[in-house]
Amino acid sequence: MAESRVSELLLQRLESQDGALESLAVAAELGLEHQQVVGAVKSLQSLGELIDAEQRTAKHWELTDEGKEIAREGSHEARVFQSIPAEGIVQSELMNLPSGKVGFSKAMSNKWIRLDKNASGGPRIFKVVECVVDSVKEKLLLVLQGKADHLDEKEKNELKKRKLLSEVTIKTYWIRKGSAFTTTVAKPETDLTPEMISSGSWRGKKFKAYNFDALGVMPDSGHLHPLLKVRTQFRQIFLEMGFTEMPTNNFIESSFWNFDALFQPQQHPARDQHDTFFLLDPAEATEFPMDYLERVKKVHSEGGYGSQGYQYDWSIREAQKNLLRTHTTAVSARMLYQLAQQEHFTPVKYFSIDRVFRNESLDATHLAEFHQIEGVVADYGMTLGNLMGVLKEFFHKLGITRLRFKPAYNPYTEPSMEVFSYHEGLRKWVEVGNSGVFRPEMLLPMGLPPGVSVIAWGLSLERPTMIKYGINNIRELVGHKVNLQMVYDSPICRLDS
Ligand code: FB9
Repeated sequence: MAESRVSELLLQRLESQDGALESLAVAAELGLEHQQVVGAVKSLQSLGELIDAEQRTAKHWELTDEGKEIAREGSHEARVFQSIPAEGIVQSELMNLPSGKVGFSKAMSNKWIRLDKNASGGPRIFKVVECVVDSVKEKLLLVLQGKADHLDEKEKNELKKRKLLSEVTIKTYWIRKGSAFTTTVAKPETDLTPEMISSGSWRGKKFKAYNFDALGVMPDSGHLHPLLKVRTQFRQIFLEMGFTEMPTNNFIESSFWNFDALFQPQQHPARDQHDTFFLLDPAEATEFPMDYLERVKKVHSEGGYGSQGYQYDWSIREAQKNLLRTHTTAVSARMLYQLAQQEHFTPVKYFSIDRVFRNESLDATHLAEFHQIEGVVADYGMTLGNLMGVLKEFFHKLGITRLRFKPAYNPYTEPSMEVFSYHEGLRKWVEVGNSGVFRPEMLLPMGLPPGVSVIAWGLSLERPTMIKYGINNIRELVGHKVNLQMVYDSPICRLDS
């Protein structure tokens, strides 16, 4: 029932009342829930002095869920009595009925039924009387009608002991006519319209009091995925360190830029289909800087620049194979090649944060793709010391202060280092990235001046994001099973704290 209708009924009931009306009693009288009456009281109070309502606490008898069920269906003992046919019923059969066990003992103590233990076919139950009065149901119905005062204390406590009735303390209202009492409630206007102003009709209207405490409607908006929030933080760190973002908007790459340009031999296991996603269409790339390609071919097959190379028959067909890039280092290679085409070399600091794809076995923390973060610094005389220094500065901005470096191997960097940080929570050293100095066999065929060295490092975006947002399974972070509410609820990301 609409609140405005409840308000009208309440006012009409109040009109014929001398003295106060108790909200609980009027709710029972009108067949309403007490909360409906309370809502109408509050609504009428907001309209001015129509009513006086004084709040009090009152003890109130309410039916438990089982009590409501019995008021509806009858007591267990009454249901057992109704289920016994004139010829009686085998005791075990009766006890299997839904109300059997509880109803049997009450019906016996009411002397409604008897048990014949010597009956043929086993103990049998018979009615003792023709009909019974279900007093439990009748008392519960009285309480439902707000007439609990018709029951004496003993009866109420009996029903309470059977957990059919409970005594609760609730806030009620004692309602009287107010100084501006009326039974006609003009629904207050909520909007002052241009018509009201021009016609002057606003003069005769009552306006709902303005609620300055009302909260505004939360505007619907988009929500950034945690990965993108963390990406923004990493981007900010690189930018404040003077790095420029590389254009990474090509997921498809040729094997040439993804592997050969990095001096990664064509028979390297990472170039196998088990580790890399190759494309069927377009299967091959056709445009390369051919003079550069020839230098790459030579350094792989014969060596050069002081290197003996890999001494194998390098194949352009292999280099033409298109693939989903396995690292953003392919983009770094393109950028460094472009840098080498300048007339005069200028030092650069580049970074990239984007998706890479690897045909690897999946587990709780690894999917076939992830976001790689990569930093590159090219200048004359870059050393491992510079690399350690830039890594300490970079990770310090992530809040990581204890770093350790472990010698490692990459096909395109020498020396290479795995980067470890001490995880206070796990109380152990965890790998936080990989790094190294790009090999001369990669840089010199590009045309970079001798003496220019390039240091670089990489890590994933997913690992720090999962740690930051306390996510253990990568499938809760990315993929079709992601709970979008997690995206809405994920807080702002501050990596340094
Ligand atoms: O991200 C990784 N770990 C990590 C990073 C940050 C972090 O943040 C903490 C909250 C502050 C926590 C952990 N790793 C690299 C290490 C491991 O997670 C590793 O198991 C997974 N690695 C990925 C590759 O796995 C197939 C992470 C990914 C990775 C590894 C190497 C590179 C990039 C990404 C690289 C490189 C590179 C090397 C030399 C020159 C240029 C690029």
